[in-house]
Amino acid sequence: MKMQCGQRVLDLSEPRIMGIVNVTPDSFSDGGHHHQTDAAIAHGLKLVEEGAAILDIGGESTRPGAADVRLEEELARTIPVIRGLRAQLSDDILISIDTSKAEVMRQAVAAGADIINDVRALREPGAVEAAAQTDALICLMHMQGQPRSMQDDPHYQDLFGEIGSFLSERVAACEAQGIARNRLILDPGFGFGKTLEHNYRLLADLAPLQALGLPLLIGLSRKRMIGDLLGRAVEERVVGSVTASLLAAQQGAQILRVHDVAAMRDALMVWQAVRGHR
Ligand code: YH5
Repeated sequence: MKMQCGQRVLDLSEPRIMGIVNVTPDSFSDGGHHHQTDAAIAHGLKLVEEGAAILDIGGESTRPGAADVRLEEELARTIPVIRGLRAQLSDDILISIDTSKAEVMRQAVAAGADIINDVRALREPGAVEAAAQTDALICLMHMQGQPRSMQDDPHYQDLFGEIGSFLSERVAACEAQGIARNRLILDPGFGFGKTLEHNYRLLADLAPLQALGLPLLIGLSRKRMIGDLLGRAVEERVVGSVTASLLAAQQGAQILRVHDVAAMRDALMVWQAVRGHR
């Protein structure tokens, strides 16, 4: 229920909101790194005000079809934001780095990150070793294929079985490098090499993933599984996203990765009030 990471603790006795802070040109585009850094820090602080317990800082776009980002560029985007946020945040707010690169993991943790959130589940060269040398928590996510091509006709013989065995194999790879199980968080990877049908089958039943015995992180916010279902553009997906995340929370998902923190918090509070009367 409580996860220890260095001097900080993540209490998962209630669902926690992870607020998304993108530091990519498509999010804060006008004029240079300085402006981008300041805008990202300000956005992160706003999300904490709104109820985020964790901020997820990402400098690489992993949207379907996105191009790779070079190491130097990813470091320049993320590290100053982590340093700036850590200087201003209290110890009960955690910082997560959304990266697959070993060097970004190392520098992010040195700058104050508490969680390594890797959509490639530490499969890039040196990533498991880099993560093992920190005391950060680690989120291992399932993805079929690579971001560039993962949405070209994804197929599964056994959706739950394949995701479960992938995640179990990655847990074993972590343990083999000396990473304790109690540092690990799992994520089925909504939208990462999955059709609309796959995504909704997963959301309908998180129990097989809970059975792996580790906390679950769920990222549904503004994704195509919401947009395609509703026929809505990215900025019109708040209600659909919050509803989907709440359904995950109700099934026991501990961390909800969202863009719209204030709306998510309202939904969680209504659910918690109802739950308190049962
Ligand atoms: C995730 O699920 N997702 S980045 C496309 C969109 C909207 C949102 C408009 N990092 C996850 O959020 N980390 C990302 O269409 C993640 N779990 C974890 N652990 C993709 C994203 C997005 C993509």
